[in-house]
Amino acid sequence: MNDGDVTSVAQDRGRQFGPLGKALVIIPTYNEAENIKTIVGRVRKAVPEAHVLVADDNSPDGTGKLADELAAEDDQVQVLHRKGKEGLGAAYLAGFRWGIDHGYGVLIEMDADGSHQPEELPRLLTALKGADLVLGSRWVPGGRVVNWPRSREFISRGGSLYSRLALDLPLRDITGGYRAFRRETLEGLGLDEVASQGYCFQVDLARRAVKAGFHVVEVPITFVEREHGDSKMSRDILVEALWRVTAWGVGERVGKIAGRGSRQEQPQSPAPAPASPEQSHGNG
Ligand SMILES: Nc1nc2c(ncn2[C@@H]2O[C@H](COP(=O)(O)OP(=O)(O)O)[C@@H](O)[C@H]2O)c(=O)[nH]1
Ligand SMILES: [Mg+2]
Repeated sequence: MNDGDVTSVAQDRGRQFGPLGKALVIIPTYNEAENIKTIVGRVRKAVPEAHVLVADDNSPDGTGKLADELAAEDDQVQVLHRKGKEGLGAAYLAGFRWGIDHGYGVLIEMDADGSHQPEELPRLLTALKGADLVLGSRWVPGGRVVNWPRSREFISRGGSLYSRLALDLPLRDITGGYRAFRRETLEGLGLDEVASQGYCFQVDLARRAVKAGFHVVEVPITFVEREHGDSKMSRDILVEALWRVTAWGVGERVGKIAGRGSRQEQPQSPAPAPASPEQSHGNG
């Protein structure tokens, strides 16, 4: 592991990044009884200093109870019990708030099903030393997927490409869910206004980070399709992503055109200072 593993880093010359604080790995779960013990064990082994928060939506298969057992025997594991299935986005928002309230400096998103390999987390954290947000990326050189049906790969690649073009984002993997945020980045994203529930939650956060001027870096990962349990991907989740991304893209274009029109009449007030001085970059 070294910084040379990081792809698509636009060198942020002159920008100083503060030290990384304590890390919290947030694992959202819905019916992951077959996976939860393995994934938590792998995280604890791969990054022993990190803490784990399982955000369970009252899984009918008892995932929350298994997570409680893990927490009972390990001070670095906590469980956030939520009342019912509200989607990935809501679970992450609750987990982020919990982590920020408890003083964590780095908040990490990771699936429970083994698709995001904890053993790759040290590389993401190394990259975060020089970034505001690190995306684990399947679609940069060195990134790959294992055991994914062609149909899922097509949807994922298509989703990222569509988001990239519609939202003008210089990123390759915009829908992925293996990410490391600095706390200050999350605090600058306007999380209170995030309404996205399913996988477009990931697009929403990436979009907000780029627009806010944060330095976003993509690091190649190997995504391994789950062996146990079922995917929660559904048609509703895809439809939500499609309409929201399209609406954001149209909104931005209309905003730009309106901005151009009004500039001719009166000088624009200066844009609010970005949370970081450099424009964000991906693998553009
Ligand atoms: N808490 C919570 N977790 C969810 C929900 N939907 C999905 N997840 C979790 O999000 C992660 C990714 O979901 P998964 O079904 O593997 O999606 P896929 O990889 O796109 O097929 C897994 O850890 C799921 O258990 C939800 O509504 N609530
Ligand atoms: Mg999965």
